[in-house]
Amino acid sequence: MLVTVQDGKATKLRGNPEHPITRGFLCGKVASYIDRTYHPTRILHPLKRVGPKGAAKFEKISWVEAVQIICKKLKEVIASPSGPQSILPYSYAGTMGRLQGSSLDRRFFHALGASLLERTICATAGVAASTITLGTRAAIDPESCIHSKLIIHWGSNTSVTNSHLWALQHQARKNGAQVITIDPFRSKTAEKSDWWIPIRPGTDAALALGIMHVIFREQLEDFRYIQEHTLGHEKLKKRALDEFPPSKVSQITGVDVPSIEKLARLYAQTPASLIRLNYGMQRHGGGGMAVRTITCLPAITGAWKHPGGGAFLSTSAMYPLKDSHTFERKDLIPPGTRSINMSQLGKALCNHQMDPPVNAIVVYNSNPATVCPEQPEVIRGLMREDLFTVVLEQFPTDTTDYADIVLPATTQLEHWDIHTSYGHYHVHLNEPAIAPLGESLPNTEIFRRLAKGMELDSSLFDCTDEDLIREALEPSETSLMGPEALRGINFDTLRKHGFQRLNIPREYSPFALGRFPTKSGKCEFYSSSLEAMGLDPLAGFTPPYESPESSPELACQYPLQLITPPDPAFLNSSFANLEWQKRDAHRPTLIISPQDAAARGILDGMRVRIFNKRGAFLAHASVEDSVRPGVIVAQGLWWNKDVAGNANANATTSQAITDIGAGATFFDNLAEVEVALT
Ligand SMILES: Nc1nc2c(c(=O)[nH]1)N[C@H]1C(S)=C(S)[C@@H](COP(=O)(O)OP(=O)(O)OC[C@H]3O[C@@H](n4cnc5c(=O)[nH]c(N)nc54)[C@H](O)[C@@H]3O)O[C@H]1N2
Ligand SMILES: Nc1nc2c(c(=O)[nH]1)N[C@H]1C(S)=C(S)[C@@H](COP(=O)(O)OP(=O)(O)OC[C@H]3O[C@@H](n4cnc5c(=O)[nH]c(N)nc54)[C@H](O)[C@@H]3O)O[C@H]1N2
Ligand SMILES: [Mo]
Repeated sequence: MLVTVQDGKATKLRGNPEHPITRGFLCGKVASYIDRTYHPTRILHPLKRVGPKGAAKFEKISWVEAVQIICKKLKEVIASPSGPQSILPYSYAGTMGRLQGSSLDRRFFHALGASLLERTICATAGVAASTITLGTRAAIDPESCIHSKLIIHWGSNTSVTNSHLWALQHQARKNGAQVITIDPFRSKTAEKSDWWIPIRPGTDAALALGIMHVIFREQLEDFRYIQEHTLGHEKLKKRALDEFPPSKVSQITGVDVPSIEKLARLYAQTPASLIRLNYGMQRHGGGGMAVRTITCLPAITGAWKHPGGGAFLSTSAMYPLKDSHTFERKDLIPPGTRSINMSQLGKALCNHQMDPPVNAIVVYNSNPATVCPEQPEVIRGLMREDLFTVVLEQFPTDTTDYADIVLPATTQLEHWDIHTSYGHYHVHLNEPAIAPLGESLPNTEIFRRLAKGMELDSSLFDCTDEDLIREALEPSETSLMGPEALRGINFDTLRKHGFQRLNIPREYSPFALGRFPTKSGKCEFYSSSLEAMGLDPLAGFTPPYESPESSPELACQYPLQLITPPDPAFLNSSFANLEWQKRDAHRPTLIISPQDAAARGILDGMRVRIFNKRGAFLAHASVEDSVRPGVIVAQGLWWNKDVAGNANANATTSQAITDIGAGATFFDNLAEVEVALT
């Protein structure tokens, strides 16, 4: 982003036209980031709660007082029988910058001996499963996707959630690539594809095994690649041939047999075929296994060998920045410190068996009251009188409403940071364009002040943000590419250029010659590490936890599978408070098929109540054939306080976690719908 500043005020913002991925294009949300920064509701001063929890009644206090109150309370908690582990840090994707996202904050909590947070709410099912199978995250150079001849968007709404990749793929299409989308919902991406395959939610691994069945049956596999670069192929072949014939796969997935066969042949016979596998399939009970089984496919056909071929989950493992162990000072973590899964925050706050209980929570870069599964339990937890809650925020979110102390945080225009990416190979420097508004401070500075108040070892925090950037850029052995990838990239060169591409050969395809960074050096269809964990060692299919087939009793009461992906106008819950973005998103909407609507007397536009045993929320029905019967879709994480009923779709989602990677299962969710009384 390039920002024009006049008299200390940001006046204009645009994308950098020299950036090879964005080419200067910014999405609507980010294009109006200046208005977001100067928005009249920005939190600009430290606040102390003066009303009951949840009532959002605060008074302004000074930074000195805020730090005093917080440190006094944290010291009390640490001195109590519950000890330091009853403090829980809670952070995620508000900023993904290395400094404001995971630097001094981590040092602070590690030095206190606080509980660790397992950051599972987004990507761990796929990361863990892909790492088991390939040794790292499935990746290619996204810029080489212009050479793809077949692009499969598998559980990925790419045109909405990754518009820059979509633009690159447009070039591939111009060169003749076919585009397929596998999704229970005709998303914007599915709409723009050549072929939409409306699969039943949570059954993707079965489809992948059906594809393998056809490939093995018709001998369409790449024998040499399999021989040289894979492990356990005979076992996988046997499983696919014996257990996943297209007729059975069709029953599981709802995809008809001719489509399965056609897809398999097309996939196997197009050398440069790319699977963009993303998060849709991961947010189910079997989400880990789905990613694992799908990432076996390009090794079966040898797609990795061809520019533009392979599978693409994330490039985030490519960056050899200073390893997190030393940068975040993980050596300070007291041995035996417990971890709490962030996708089970409700349980962590409400479960009386927690030993020690969570008595203090410090939230930053996250809005758990809006984004966490099983919201009613999360809110019950945040309402606890005996829970001390600190929230670092830019805006008065649903979460700040429950805070004892709110601390004002800067935005990207006001602080330093350094950004890697999960969608390309560049490093970016984020220079502050303007001074912090009001009394707001970067997270780094807030943790410096808190560390001083807690009398922690000052050598951990005595560094400027610029020092931290220099430190973060010290190359390490931690990435697939090794330290060489950072050659020629440092603070000064980044200041000059703004961004730089890692030293990775153009159109780099990591597995063209095999060389998988697994223990065996092969793509592991069969994994002894899974076996050691007592899990199915072979790529397979884990059924959803909640579906008419896997939980028929539950489905009697709640027969519909509810999927709740992001709204194009919001970024998770960020931007969802801005008038112009709300206008774009229109109103909370439930997409329902004509059959399911008719069976419930629901007409287009009616207000409906969506509910299950966990909770309920309201939306307006949109009766469409864009979902399979049996599936309903509610896009977007509206702020609870902005919508009728004061709850969003997460009122119904589950705290169950995935088979591999302990990830959230937002889309594995049975519910029922009725016409709302109000
Ligand atoms: N505009 C916008 N862009 C975003 C975000 C945002 O909030 N707004 N969020 C960002 C973040 S943090 C993330 S993690 C990514 C997520 O981006 P994506 O990976 O694209 O994930 P989703 O949009 O959650 O889901 C993708 C599609 O998967 C489908 N799906 C659901 N269940 C299944 C299933 O069982 N099988 C299959 N095959 N498909 C299924 C959904 O209907 C949806 O259309 O987007 C990022 N980009
Ligand atoms: N039902 C359902 N739930 C979901 C999802 C879904 O698809 N469906 N998606 C899930 C996914 S993929 C993700 S990644 C999570 C995301 O969940 P979160 O990580 O909570 O992300 P956001 O909702 O964007 O909230 C981030 C907050 O951080 C604040 N923030 C931004 N920058 C800074 C900063 O520099 N300092 C501080 N202190 N605060 C800052 C923003 O103002 C914002 O309120 O949500 C998950 N929840
Ligand atoms: Mo995410």
